[in-house]
Amino acid sequence: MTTMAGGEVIATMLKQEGVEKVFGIIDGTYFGLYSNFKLNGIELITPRHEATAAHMAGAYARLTGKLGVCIASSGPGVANVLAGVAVENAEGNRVLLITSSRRTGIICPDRGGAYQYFNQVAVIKPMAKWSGSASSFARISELMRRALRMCYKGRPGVVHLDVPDDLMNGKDKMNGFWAPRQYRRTDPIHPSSEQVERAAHMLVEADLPVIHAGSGIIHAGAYDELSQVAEILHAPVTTSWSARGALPEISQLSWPMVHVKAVNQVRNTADLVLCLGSRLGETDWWGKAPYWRLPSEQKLIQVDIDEEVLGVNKPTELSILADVKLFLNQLLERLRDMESEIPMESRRQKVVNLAKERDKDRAKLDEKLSDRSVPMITAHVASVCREVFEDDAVVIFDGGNTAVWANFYHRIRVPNTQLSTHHFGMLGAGVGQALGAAVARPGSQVYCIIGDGALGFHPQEIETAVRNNLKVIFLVCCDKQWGMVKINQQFALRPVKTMIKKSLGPEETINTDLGEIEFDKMAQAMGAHGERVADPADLAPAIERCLASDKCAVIHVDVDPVKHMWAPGLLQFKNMHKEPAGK
Ligand SMILES: Cc1ncc(C[n+]2csc(CCOP(=O)(O)OP(=O)(O)O)c2C)c(N)n1
Ligand SMILES: [Mg+2]
Repeated sequence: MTTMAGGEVIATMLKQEGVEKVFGIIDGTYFGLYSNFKLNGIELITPRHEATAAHMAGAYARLTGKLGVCIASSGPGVANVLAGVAVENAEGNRVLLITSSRRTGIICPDRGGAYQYFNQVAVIKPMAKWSGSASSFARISELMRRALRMCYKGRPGVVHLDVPDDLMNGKDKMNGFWAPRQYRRTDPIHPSSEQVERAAHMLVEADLPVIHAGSGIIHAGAYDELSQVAEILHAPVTTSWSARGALPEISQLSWPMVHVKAVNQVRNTADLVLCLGSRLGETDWWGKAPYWRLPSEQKLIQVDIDEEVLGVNKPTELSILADVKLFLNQLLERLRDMESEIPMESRRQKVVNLAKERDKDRAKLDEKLSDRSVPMITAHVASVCREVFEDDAVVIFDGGNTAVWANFYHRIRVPNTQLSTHHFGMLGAGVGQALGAAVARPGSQVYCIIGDGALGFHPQEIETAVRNNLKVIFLVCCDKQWGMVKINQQFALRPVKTMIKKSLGPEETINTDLGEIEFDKMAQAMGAHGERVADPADLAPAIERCLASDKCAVIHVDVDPVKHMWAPGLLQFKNMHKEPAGK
């Protein structure tokens, strides 16, 4: 029996879970927690906004496969972290949020006039996987165990534990700790051999199966298995937005989601879908026609670790509750025995035909790169980055049209090297994601392609990067406007004139224009390296100078504001917001 602060109980349990980094801003209300981090081998990394702490934890979790932990303090700190909770839960990143709250007794219910107080659990509960509060010292360890159990149950997301400041800082007797395997599942979920057998037969007998990979593949780290199963079946692979590159996009079997028409064609040709760790959500058009073949003509095998997800949007022929990596390994073993039964020649022919549309689209997109005018067309930004940065560099896309351009001109060569807020579209979250990526992958290059509107939400974090020696390179696409909204607004206000003139005058749109921030100078003011370029020929040398500076750097990239508005794929993006016509 030892005496310790409630915060020390939490710090000890985090250590037992292998936590090495925590993201958050200090406050007296949880001194008992963070003052015990160092003793437990945990580093506290402090940004300048609590939402950034959540994004750093989310990116760290996604890129390392470990638990991402962030903290926020009673009242204002927790209010600030809410944006991060919404995003990281939607993105499905495994994040544990620990917060302090006012002392027990003056809250729940509020006795009236309490300082720095709101009902944090009530607010976070509908935003997260689970949210709970410790009502006594004795229950802190029990509720931490519960929170950690929830972290590893089903689809990853945000789990929240709130601890009043008197319990966090006050000392009491603690009677030993349980090991993680004593309170949560530590082994992956195995599929049944009957289900693997049935799946193997269905996949061998199909005319052409398509594999649809979701972020479950990334969480399970099942890249090699995915690639081997795709090869042996000769099955094209499409992905959800967030699992982009799960199969490297240099593979002939990879159908990157930017080639929308070609992806639709694959999904309309296949008579069988093997869906791995994806909900088939809105960005996959809910698995519905006309983007996918009708369920009467296309069977679905769905594999997921979350029972809630099975058959949620598209009816399944076979639902398999399992870890996708284990499933793919067992499937592979069976497929190797059945290889000669796979109708390879007809599949090859089909894939060759389908690839024509994809490759034609790529070539058409690349035509834009011959535009060398100044200020540059935004297509160059991701394209030049792809050439200059290493294959395993981590890239983050943030900002409306900026993210669209970046998506269309980037090609993922190494799985799990690209982040964005694919589900939530939260401008500015990319700043924290980039910083979290630099913490997660200290040996890799990290760069962030971001809009001038988006960076305006969290510019102060450049100082965080400098202070923590996080060598992120930010490329800010400066069009001095909320570009994505402006193009949509122009179509809503004056469609014909927009089509003819390509851009309306400053008085013809509603609050779409922004003033200039000289981001290179702003970066320099915070101790980072700064560059400004407008000519596409100057971009690669500027990136090289940033790399040579060996510190956080910001490149202010002047882009042509009119061309920037006319980003590729906007019509499909708009259509995605409507319910598909088919079942
Ligand atoms: C936090 C937040 N506020 C508002 C929006 C709505 N929104 C979507 S795109 C966009 C414009 C983005 O401007 P910028 O970051 O400069 O990128 P650009 O489209 O100009 O490339 C806005 C305001 C959002 N997605 N996130
Ligand atoms: Mg902009």
